[in-house]
Amino acid sequence: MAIERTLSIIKPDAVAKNVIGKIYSRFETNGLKVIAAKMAWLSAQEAGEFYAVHKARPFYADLVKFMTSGPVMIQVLEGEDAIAKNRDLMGATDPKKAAPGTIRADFAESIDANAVHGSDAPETAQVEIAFFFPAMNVYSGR
Ligand code: IDP
Repeated sequence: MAIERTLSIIKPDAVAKNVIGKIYSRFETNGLKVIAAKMAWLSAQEAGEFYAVHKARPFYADLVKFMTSGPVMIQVLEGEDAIAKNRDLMGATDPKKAAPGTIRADFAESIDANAVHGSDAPETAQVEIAFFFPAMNVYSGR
């Protein structure tokens, strides 16, 4: 296993629920370190660009609308196997299918309002991190 970085977003539903700290606690107790962070209210252009890979999907317009419905908390996580570990902590996309004890099982409402985003591969992690953070604002925990 290697030390990796991944891009995490706490989505508008979870920010509105006031559970940023609870979600950060799960990252930290599972060996993921926050090495960059910012709160932002995304524009439709930013959210649309970030999720451009889903442009052709039927849920794209709703996804962009939801991601711009309130502020989000965006962070870079670093740690052993960070990409897969964060995906494990998040749980399945649909909270009804997410394993008990995962972030989505505990905090998400629906497949649209599903609390968190996490990069799904090293290539996407790199692109997503660069999308939100200039290298000078990422502080490696190593
Ligand atoms: P992921 O967030 O678990 O990686 P993706 O398939 O990459 O899931 O989809 C990105 C986001 O798009 C999901 O987190 C969810 O908010 C939304 N989404 C995915 N599939 C659906 C769907 O079938 N209906 C509505 N929204 C969806």
